[in-house]
Amino acid sequence: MLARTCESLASLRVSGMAVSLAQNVGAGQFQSFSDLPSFCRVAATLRPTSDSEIKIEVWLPEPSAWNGKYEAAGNGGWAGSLNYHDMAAALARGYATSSTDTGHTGGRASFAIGHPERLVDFGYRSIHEMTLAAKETIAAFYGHGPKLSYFAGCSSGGRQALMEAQRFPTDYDGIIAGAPTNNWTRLMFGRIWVAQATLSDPASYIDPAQYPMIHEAVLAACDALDGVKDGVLEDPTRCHFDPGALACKGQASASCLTPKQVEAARRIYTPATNPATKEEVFPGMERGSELVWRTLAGGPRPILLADDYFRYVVFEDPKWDFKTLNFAGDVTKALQRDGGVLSATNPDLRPFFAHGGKMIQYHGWTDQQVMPRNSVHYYETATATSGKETGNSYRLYMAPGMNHCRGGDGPNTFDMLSALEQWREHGKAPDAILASHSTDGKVDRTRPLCPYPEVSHYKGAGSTNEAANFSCSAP
Ligand SMILES: [Ca+2]
Repeated sequence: MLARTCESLASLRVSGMAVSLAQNVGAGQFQSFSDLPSFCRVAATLRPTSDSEIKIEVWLPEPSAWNGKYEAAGNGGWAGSLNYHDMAAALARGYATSSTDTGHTGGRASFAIGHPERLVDFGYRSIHEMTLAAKETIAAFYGHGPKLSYFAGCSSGGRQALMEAQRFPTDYDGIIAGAPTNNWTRLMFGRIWVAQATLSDPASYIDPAQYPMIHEAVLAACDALDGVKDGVLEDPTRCHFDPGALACKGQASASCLTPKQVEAARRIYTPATNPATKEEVFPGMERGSELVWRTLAGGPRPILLADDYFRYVVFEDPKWDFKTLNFAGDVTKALQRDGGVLSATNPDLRPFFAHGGKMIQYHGWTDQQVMPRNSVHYYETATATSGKETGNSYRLYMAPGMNHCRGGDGPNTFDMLSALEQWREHGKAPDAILASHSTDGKVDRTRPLCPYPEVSHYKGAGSTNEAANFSCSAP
């Protein structure tokens, strides 16, 4: 195939793809991304169904700057816009890259009412169709397609990542799945469970000003369990702190918890549970996450992502009241409504492994949006189902003290793409991955992130802020 100019891609005709823009962008000329090199920008619309309206962009480095590979960027929340931020990062590393709005505009779920095909586009079809179109665009521009294709995303992007591995195992050669919302429907129940704990009854409300008090009590009880008093729980599953320890003795005040607040805090840590069968619907939040409880427990309403899901997708009633959600029949109804369109929980990754695919998943232990134990559950079921090849193809990194996708008191900055490149391109499987924590732009702690189920252990000498003084081993 002959390479083509950027502008000539305007006439590119590949299945279902209508190009609306193909133009060279000069170095530093795209929006506020002043560090970007020059590239060819292609925008297009894909219509795999008559109701579909999937916007995509494909960014192509200058031929001399291209590393020969493709990296797609995932979305957050309900998507509805392109992820220029992650596209820019991919382009800066020499990748051809793409992103999609997943088939609707704006970050609300109201698009889904009366548009079942658009829900499918959001659920899984848009990423797959974007991937096919991007590969064709790359081939047209350079004269040959990418030698390797990667996908990276966090949150909804993590769900998209696992969805691709499960449904379209040959789309990508390497996948990075961060804090995935892959167990979508059950996660939404978990989020409403927390909202009901503190928001159903004003007397149960925990003032965000009280979060630090609860957090300090958790640290006093559990910080040293991992051998290092550093304000971070290496493995929060070992911590069994009971909020009853903070119960007011006598007069209620902001520095203690009333009986109803104690119950609310206990419920936040407890898995969402079917009251009839006692079956777990979704894991609870972890001890150590208290400083960021506001997202799910701070009110006045539940997190919009979950509120929208039940209003516009499950019950199709914009006036739906989160206090009415039950954790028995409504779970069955919602899972049927989902039908695997939104949830990506198939544990059989053998087709992806057989394709040569490598996958790195990560999740912060103080995630305030997606309960982190869900990642552990998926990893364990996938390992049990996919057999011994799993260890050669799929690794999970739990990040102590990291919030949702980023931030937190633990080391939360790391380079998973380099680890994936080493693994897929050089056969060097990742072991410990270096992570750092910064305050005001200055690195003040480094630590290894360990492949689950290993955790990092202090060797007993030297600074506890230096990764070199820790090693990964069995818990
Ligand atoms: Ca600790």
